[in-house]
Amino acid sequence: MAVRKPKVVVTRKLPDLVETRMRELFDTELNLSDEPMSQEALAGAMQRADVLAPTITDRIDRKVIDQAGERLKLIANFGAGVDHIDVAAATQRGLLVTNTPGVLTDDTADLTMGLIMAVARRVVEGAEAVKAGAFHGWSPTWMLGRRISGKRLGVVGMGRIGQALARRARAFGLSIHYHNRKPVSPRIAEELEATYWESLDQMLARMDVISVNCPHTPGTYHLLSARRLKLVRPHAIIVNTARGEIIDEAALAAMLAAGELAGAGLDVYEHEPAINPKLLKLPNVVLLPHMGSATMEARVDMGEKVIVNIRTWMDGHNPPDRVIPAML
Ligand code: 8YV
Repeated sequence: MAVRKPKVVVTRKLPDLVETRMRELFDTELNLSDEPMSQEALAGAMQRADVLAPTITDRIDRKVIDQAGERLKLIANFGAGVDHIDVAAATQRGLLVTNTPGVLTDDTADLTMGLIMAVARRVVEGAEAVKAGAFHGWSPTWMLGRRISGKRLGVVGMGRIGQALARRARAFGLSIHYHNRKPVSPRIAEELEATYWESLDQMLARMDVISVNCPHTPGTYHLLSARRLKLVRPHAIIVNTARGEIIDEAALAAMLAAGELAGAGLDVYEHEPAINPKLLKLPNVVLLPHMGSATMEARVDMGEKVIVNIRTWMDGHNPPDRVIPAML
């Protein structure tokens, strides 16, 4: 049931603009230190709040959901992915879960394209060499990467971000292939001149660049397993801006170290923020700190979505970005 000025607990520091608006609209408790909450602190927040506004750094499992107070009604996630929330357990307890899709699509697709370029053209390696004083003048055989144009990109998961990446990649001269639960609409397939692969195995074995763009669900955990990674051709590169759990990180690191894959660009990790130490040592790997949607514009838009979801719920309506467990 909607309340007049609900108690909203925000678990991390958000942009000032978002926090100020939330203070104006709700009885909002902010986290000014930005320190991630322990499970105990999270359980406490869920006891005193009507609405919890968490982020990916909160593990909202069945245990904390079971300890939630009677007044908690809405989990308005600041982020698109909800794999850190047990949505089924929340729903069983009568809690609504919302997320912030759409507003981080372009930024995440931009960064994915950036990672493809960075790995293929050794951008980070080159920049580090300059800063280390290792640039002694042009050489015809130094820092040779691989051309992007004319290559095949295999997109694993052709949702909003996958499609936005495909549009960018087309402009760079890549041809688009994809694996998805179902094909995209004929209009989008035509626009992108995209080739659909029902079999992920078949697609992986044929691509030059592979990008992971699907959500992490029980069904996509280790989708790129050790067995599947072995199907990828040794000259190929893999990028992941979705979730680390989708790739078997240990198997990927071992293959990269053994030269069985040309390179990788990773923004997310299986045991985030921990990173497989093998990856840290490899020159053919570009590692970023989960910054796919890290633009001021995206963060403000994400905050706006959180606010709209809370307001709509307060008004007794179905929030626009409600996450339905069956859809996961
Ligand atoms: C967000 C993300 O910044 O939205 C997502 O799913 O992966 C990130 O880009 C993060 O989730 C914030 O909670």
